[in-house]
Formats: sequence, C-alpha cells, structure tokens
Amino acid sequence: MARGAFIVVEGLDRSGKTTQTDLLASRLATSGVSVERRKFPDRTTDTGQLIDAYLRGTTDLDDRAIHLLFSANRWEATASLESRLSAGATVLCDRYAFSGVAFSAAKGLPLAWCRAPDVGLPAPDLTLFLDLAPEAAAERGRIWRGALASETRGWVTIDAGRDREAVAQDILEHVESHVHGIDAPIGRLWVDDDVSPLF
Ligand code: DGP
Repeated sequence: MARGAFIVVEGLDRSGKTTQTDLLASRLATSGVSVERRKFPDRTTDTGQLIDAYLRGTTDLDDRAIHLLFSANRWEATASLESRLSAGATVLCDRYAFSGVAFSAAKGLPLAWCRAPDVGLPAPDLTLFLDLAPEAAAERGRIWRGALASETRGWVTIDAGRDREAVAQDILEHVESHVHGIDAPIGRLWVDDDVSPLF
C-alpha cells in the first residue's frame, strides 16, 4: 500500500502558515483525503514545555541549548509521524527543521552546526515556503532562500504576499499530485545531499 505524503509548510513569522495549513487541511479532508495536522514546536511534550518557557521569556537558555531542544522536539515525534505516514495519512506540518536552521543561523551559529542535529529526520516530500518580500534583505530571508531552498528536495516557494484565496489555490495546486499516495520510502533529511564537509 502506498504511504501518505509528508508536506511541510514553512515561512517567516506572520506569513500565514497556520491559516494556510488549516485551509489546506480542511479542503483536502473535504475531498476525501485522510489528513493529519502537525505543528513544531509541539509545546505539549516535556521538551515542548521547556521551549514554551523560553519563547514566553520565563527561561533564558543558551542559543545552542535551545537549538538542540527544538531538534529533540522533532526527533521525539518521528516514530508517530512515520507510523501515520505508513498508515496512509497525508501529514501537513506547520514548521519543521528549516525553521530550526533559519532561526539559529540568523543568530550567527554556523549553518552546518545548525543542520547537524536534524540530519536523518524524516524528509518532507514537499516543502512549501511562504515567502514575504519585506524579509528579502534580512539575514533570515537570505538563509531561507539561499542555503535551505537550494539544499532541499521538493522545495517550492509560494508568494505569500497575495490575498488569502490566491495563496490557498497556489498551494492546493502544488499539493494535489502528492495526496494520492507515494510509493517511495520515506526519505531522510539532508542525508543524501552533500550539504557540508561535516557529513
Ligand atoms: P510558532 O509556534 O510557529 O509561532 O513558533 C514560535 C516561535 O519559535 C517563532 O518565533 C519561531 C520560533 N521557532 C520555531 N521553530 C524553531 C526552531 O526549530 N528553532 C528556533 N530557534 N526557533 C524556532
């Protein structure tokens, strides 16, 4: 039996990720696709609660320590993610390892170091990057569009500056070919790519 597709929606803060992921999930469900939503960070787990305290400013953590916690938060979800994909569900995920790399690299941590803890995670079949022009000159925008886009298979950039319905339609068109099952095994993130001399 074909497995479900792993589809990630990434982008800058306030690019409409959550709204668009919700819209996509409800439209796919209406057309009979078995769809499941995920979101990282998942604040419900033990690592998620540490991350939540950091994001709310109640705990101060070293940049590297919080980076590794975000990564651990994704690793601990891996078994259940893979089992849902194997059961045929299409998984729509709001943020993933690309957020981890972009946020920490923008703080000045080396790109290869940022990527290392996420190497080998389940690789998305499709990553939709919701792009906002005002971030074009910012460091984080450059990381998204440069290193991450060029090193990631199945990366599609969506112009998120348009009205909600135009963005939703664009996303739906990119997703449609993925939701009828995938025969290939689940890929491993950044494992096959010659992404850095570290690996
Ligand atoms: P959200 O729950 O999607 O609003 O994300 C909360 C904040 O955390 C947001 O500013 C983006 C940031 N963030 C999300 N994932 C990561 C990650 O993996 N690493 C870092 N450093 N920041 C992240």
